[in-house]
Amino acid sequence: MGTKYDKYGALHVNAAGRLVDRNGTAVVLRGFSTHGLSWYPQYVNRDFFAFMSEKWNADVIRLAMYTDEKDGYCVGDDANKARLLEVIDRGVKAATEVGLYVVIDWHILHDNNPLMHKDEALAFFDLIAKKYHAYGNVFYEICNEPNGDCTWKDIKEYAQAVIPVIRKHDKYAVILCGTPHWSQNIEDAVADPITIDDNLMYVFHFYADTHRKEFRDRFEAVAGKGLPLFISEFGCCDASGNYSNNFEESSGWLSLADKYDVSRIMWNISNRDETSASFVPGCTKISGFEDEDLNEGCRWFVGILAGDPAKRD
Ligand code: IDC
Repeated sequence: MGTKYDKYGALHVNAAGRLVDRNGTAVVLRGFSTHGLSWYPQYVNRDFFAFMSEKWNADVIRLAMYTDEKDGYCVGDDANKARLLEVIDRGVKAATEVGLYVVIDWHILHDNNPLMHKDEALAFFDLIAKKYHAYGNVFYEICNEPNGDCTWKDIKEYAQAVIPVIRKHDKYAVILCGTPHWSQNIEDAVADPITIDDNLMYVFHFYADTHRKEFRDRFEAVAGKGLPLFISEFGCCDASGNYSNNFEESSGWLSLADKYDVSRIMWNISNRDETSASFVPGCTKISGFEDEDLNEGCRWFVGILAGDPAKRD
């Protein structure tokens, strides 16, 4: 059976805010995000990506590249930058070979405002859009989670600088843009959308035990207005990526995402000792995972993908 990429090819955003293929069919992507590429590069390998596609029915892998945390792209030396670019290259090529969509994520976090490293971002997206413009399965996520005092005005200014740099090389890829307050204040984007590009989606993140019905109501109000939304990160646990999972709230979220055909990507592929990690801490495998290697959140999502008839629609 072919993958979603085999079936749908390059995707774009339609006038109703849905992610669609060339015939206008809505396509929902489901998959996983790596942890920081500097810290867990071993999971970026072709075997695992094939496994993820074939055994877990994932459609998409997100390559999370921290910018300002330890060994981030903007704080390490040139050798560190080169290593990160190599991991991304390995990831994009492996994803392409096995038919996964791939999100290249400029993972701001500690650097709360994307304007802080705007020049590095411009140089980075210039480089990678030039490299990957012909791939068709690549998404560019230009700022993971603006937070703190960063406003939508700041993000919009940043996006309006980065988008033309990407478009210079890549006319067709979907661009994902983070929103204020850890990619939750999507209302700000409704009020003042980015108009220089229409192949763009706004990012929303949830961590189900923290963000409950009140956030779902907000999400639904915005989705109902047709704002293109993409959940490039979610967890079943709390917003720290730790503590208990809440599968009831998580199910509520996935049903809502289903209702509006919103793609969703689970955080995170690693064996770090935290609830949101996919693998138990003692697991040193880098592919071929068995049930007992998985933490309960990952096992839950893999179970949903296995049982979901839409997964290979
Ligand atoms: C967390 C990681 C954790 C790491 C921390 C800081 O799970 O191991 O120590 O970042 O680098 C996000 C962020 C994501 C966070 C995650 C959980 O996008 O980078 O990862 N989270 O806190 N937003 C909400 C939750």
